[in-house]
Amino acid sequence: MMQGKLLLLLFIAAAAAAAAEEDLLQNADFESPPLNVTANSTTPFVLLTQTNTIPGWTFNGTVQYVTAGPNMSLPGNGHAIQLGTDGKINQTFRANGTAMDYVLTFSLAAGGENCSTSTTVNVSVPGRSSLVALEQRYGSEEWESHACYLGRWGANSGPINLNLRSQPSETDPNITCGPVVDTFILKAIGMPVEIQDNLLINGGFEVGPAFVTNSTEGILLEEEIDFTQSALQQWSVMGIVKYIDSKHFLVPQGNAAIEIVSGDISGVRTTVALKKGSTYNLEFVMGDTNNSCTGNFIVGAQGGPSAQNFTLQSNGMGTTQKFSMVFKADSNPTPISFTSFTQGQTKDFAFCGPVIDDVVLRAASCGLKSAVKSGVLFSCIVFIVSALNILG
Ligand SMILES: [Ca+2]
Repeated sequence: MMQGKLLLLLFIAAAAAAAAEEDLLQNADFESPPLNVTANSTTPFVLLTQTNTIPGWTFNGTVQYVTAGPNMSLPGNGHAIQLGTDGKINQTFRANGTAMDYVLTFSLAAGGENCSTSTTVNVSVPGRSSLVALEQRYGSEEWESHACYLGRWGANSGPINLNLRSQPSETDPNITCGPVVDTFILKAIGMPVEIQDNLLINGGFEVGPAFVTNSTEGILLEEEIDFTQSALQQWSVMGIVKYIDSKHFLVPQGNAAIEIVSGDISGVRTTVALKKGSTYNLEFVMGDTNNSCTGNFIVGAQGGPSAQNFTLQSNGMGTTQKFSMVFKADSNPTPISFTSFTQGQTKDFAFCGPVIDDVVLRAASCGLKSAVKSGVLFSCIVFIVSALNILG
């Protein structure tokens, strides 16, 4: 009991040390209005000219100041910036202290109902740029939260220029078209921390982008094949994955988990240094977010050379189930992944999928005492029986 409490305390301390939300960006929600524009304007879109400056930001091209109203929904019903086809905004910030990974969360909405352009933003910093697209399929709000990895910087890195511009897929003469951006949150994330009793780093998905306080719909993460440059620490993203918080969703463990929302072979993947020829037990929890998502979920779990499908019939009422598999490592590093092949739908017709959380990887020890202690006895028996079946 004492050991459990100590582990929990160590975990909380490690999680706190690993991440910090810093106020490095000025006027990150555009609530300080541009010079010569009144914040309580009843005009939803005000085209900014050379007579206007946005506190904290510089801008070029067609940029409008947006005020929420009956036809424009924004986080907190406040103000935002719309990037026209040639519009861009930028802000320079400086990192503090030791080198950390910086992850940006922001809100994205469509500029108007009759726009033919797709709503895509190009987010760039020196050496890296990401395209972030409005999906409008994975929630019922008009605006969405998105996150992307920016880079690794410390106090000695010098100023960093964050640039956002509209990425039109076709030219639209309507200047009220183009992405609307709001509520930027920059989160600094420290070095990956190993939690005792789990060979995987961030197996509980607790280290990821900052949540927008008044967002009820989680954060969408785009494809990122390099797990060292992912918004979700240590996990690469295939397809589209939603990062969900325990405040608004049923999360099996801790404060956060992932929901694999796009069914077209999407999920998460990591690698871990394991001993070739040794046997390991991979445990995880699969469930639904308790938001009326119904579907027949099939998740493929991969541990090294072994792959196994796990199914969960979701009625959208918050089912969670623990699964495990045993595998023998045949390479170092060894891949670990979770891939969803199906999609569900909520009562609001939003696409949704299985929740994955609490992924734990341990060396499978078949000694009775340690097996009971670490909870792998059942897996060992399953492994021995499977091995006997193969041999037989
Ligand atoms: Ca978790």
